[in-house]
This record gives sequence, structure tokens and C-alpha cells, in this order.
Amino acid sequence: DEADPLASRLAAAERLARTAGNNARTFFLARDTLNPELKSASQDLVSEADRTVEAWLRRAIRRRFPQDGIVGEEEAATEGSSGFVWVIDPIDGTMPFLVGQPNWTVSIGIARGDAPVVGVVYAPMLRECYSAAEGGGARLNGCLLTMNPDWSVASTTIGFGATQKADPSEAGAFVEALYREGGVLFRVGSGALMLAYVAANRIAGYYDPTLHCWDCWAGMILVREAGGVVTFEGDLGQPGPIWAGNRRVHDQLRRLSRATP
Ligand code: 2AM
Ligand code: CA
Ligand code: CA
Ligand code: CA
Repeated sequence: DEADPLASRLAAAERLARTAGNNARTFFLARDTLNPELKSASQDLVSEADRTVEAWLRRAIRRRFPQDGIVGEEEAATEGSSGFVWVIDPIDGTMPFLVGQPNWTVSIGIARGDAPVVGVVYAPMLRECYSAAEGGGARLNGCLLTMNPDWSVASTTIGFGATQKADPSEAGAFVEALYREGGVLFRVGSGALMLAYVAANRIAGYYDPTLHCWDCWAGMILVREAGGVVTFEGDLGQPGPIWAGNRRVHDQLRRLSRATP
């Protein structure tokens, strides 16, 4: 294992994401029996599905890589000594999950120091598994992904992920600036899936004013390995804004998101 620490972790992350995703799918098919609890806002929810899948993932990671740290949405972070930290979101898109939309994912990223080096985003209901490791390219169900280097924000739709916590006038100013530039909005409730869609040329770019590391750690390495550019101003401890696209779209989104309301 330690002969190729990235390859062994990528293979493990893919296996764990698939098993966790299948467990989450069982909850999804019986979602009417869940009693979700409110977190910070009327669309910010957590259920037994989120907690059970994260607890299972943490046990499986600890068993296989006991020296690695773990950061995840629903439990406190645990420190490791190997230099690797698993950054996990058991269900990214709890809101779509609870209302029966198929666009939710299991997101498993790995950090070495403060850099994303492995990422797996699995969407069980879409039968799509996105994966990447540093230097090895990004793949969708095994097929290599290469981002279109020529697109601008007007070429196809742009992901925008603001939740109820976003500043309404800043969100409005971004949307207005985007539409003035010929852009059109796209949104699914999983930030990880939006980043995977950037890597797969399904959207031209993505801007979210506030993501946590577990929403984007896997997606960041997917976009970079597909040839794109990502800036995340958060880190493993703090949320922050994120911009993703090819070089041109990334730079355009940064400018448009700073339009003054
Ligand atoms: P979650 O489902 O794991 O909480 C950033 O947009 C993140 O916010 C998403 O990756 C998703 O993570 C969460 N999210 C998406 N839609 C949301 C909504 N309507 N209300 C609250 N959180 C949402
Ligand atoms: Ca959540
Ligand atoms: Ca999330
Ligand atoms: Ca989540």
C-alpha cells in the first residue's frame, strides 16, 4: 500500500463511495420514513441517512488507513499522523435527496497537507462515478475527461450554488452581471456534482459564495485533472467561496462575483 499511497487510496475511495452510495440509495428509496431535522435554515436539513452513512464511512476509513485524519460534515474532525486527511460528505445534496431528486452524491476527497490529491464523486441514482488522483487524469465511469479550453461564460450554462445563507443583494448582483455577459444559470443541490459537471463539460463553470471543504475537496481535483482551474478561499477548517472553469471562465466568474450590488 505505502509503495503507492495515492493509488491505494484512490482505489479504496472508489470502493467506499460505491458502498456508501448504495447504502444511501436504500435510505433514498424509503425517504418517506425519515424524519429530517432542521439545522440552520428551512432548507438546511439532516437525517438518519446522512448520519448513518458518515459513521459507516468513518469506520471503514479508520479500519483501512488508521493513521489518516478524517473531516466530514456530520461529526467532529479526527487527527491523523500520515499527512493524509479524508474529506467526506456522506450525502451532498440532502435537500434534493429528501424531495426525491436524483442529483445527490457521496463525495470523498483526500488531502495531502493542504492540497486535494484524490477525489471521488459518486451519484448512485445517475449511475455515475467521477474519480481523479493527482497526475492521473479525471474520469467518469472510467472514461478520461478533458475540459473545453475555449469556452467563455456565454458558451453554455454556469453553476451557481448560493443557499439561503447567501447575501441576497450579492447573489442578485452576480446573477445580473452574469446575464449581462450572456451567461445563463444552472443549479443542482450538490456542489460536488456541480464541480464534476464542470470537469465533464456539462456546465462551463461554477461559482458558490460559501462552500465547506467536504462539499468541494473531491470536485477540486476532478476539475484540475480535467485541465481546469479552481480557486477555493476556504480550507480544511473554514468555509469560503469557490470559482471553477477553464482559465477564461474561472477569471470571468471571479470578476462577475465581485460586481458591486
Ligand atoms: P449538503 O446537502 O451536504 O448540506 C453548497 O451549495 C452546499 O450546500 C451543497 O453542496 C449542499 O450540501 C448544501 N445545499 C444545497 N442546497 C441547499 C439548500 N437549498 N439549503 C441548504 N443547503 C443546501
Ligand atoms: Ca448539510
Ligand atoms: Ca455538502
Ligand atoms: Ca452533506
